[in-house]
Amino acid sequence: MKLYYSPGACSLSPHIVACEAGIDLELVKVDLGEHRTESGADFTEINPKGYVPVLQLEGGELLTEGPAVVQFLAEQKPERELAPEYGTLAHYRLLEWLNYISTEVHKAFVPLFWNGADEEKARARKIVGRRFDFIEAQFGHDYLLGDGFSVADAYLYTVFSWLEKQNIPTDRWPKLEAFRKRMEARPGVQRALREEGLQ
Ligand SMILES: N[C@@H](CCC(=O)N[C@@H](CS)C(=O)NCC(=O)O)C(=O)O
Repeated sequence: MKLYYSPGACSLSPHIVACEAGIDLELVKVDLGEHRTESGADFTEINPKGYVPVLQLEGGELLTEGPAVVQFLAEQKPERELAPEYGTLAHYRLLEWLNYISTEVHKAFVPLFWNGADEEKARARKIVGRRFDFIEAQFGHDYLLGDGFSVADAYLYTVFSWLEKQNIPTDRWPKLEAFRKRMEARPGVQRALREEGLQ
């Protein structure tokens, strides 16, 4: 399988999941400013949505949307237990977190990524802060769903790492800072970071 990614972007989440699952991916770097792959191909012809992540399956089909991609990858290696079993309450907790991270945290960062007005950016920083306050308050174990790693942790780790890039101090969230260190001690996370040139 092939993963279209941009270093440190939300595509890092499925990349981490693949490494944790022991799935070897062919990686294709995308320049998101130019919407071109490293070989110069027009990325919008590959994904008309124009964004990463895109997972290309062995048969050539394309799967997009991070939360769907991470669950698909987890299901390729059920023995790794990267996602709770379908139909259990834990499964719906996973969906609850993936949806929260996607729609409330990830998207709250968007004004910070583009050249928006200062006022808009200040508002985004406040909203992002409140979203992480909620996660910090809920965080009672080593990982989001409990004591074991799940695909939601890969996504949380990715969006948490964006704070530093935006010069937003993270000491307000000590449990999440400890979580980041716990994640960075995992060989799967280290491999993904190395492969994206982030280490
Ligand atoms: N809904 C999509 C959002 C993906 C997304 O926002 N990707 C960003 C990187 S984190 C991107 O590629 N942006 C480039 C663009 O929109 O042109 C998902 O969850 O996968």
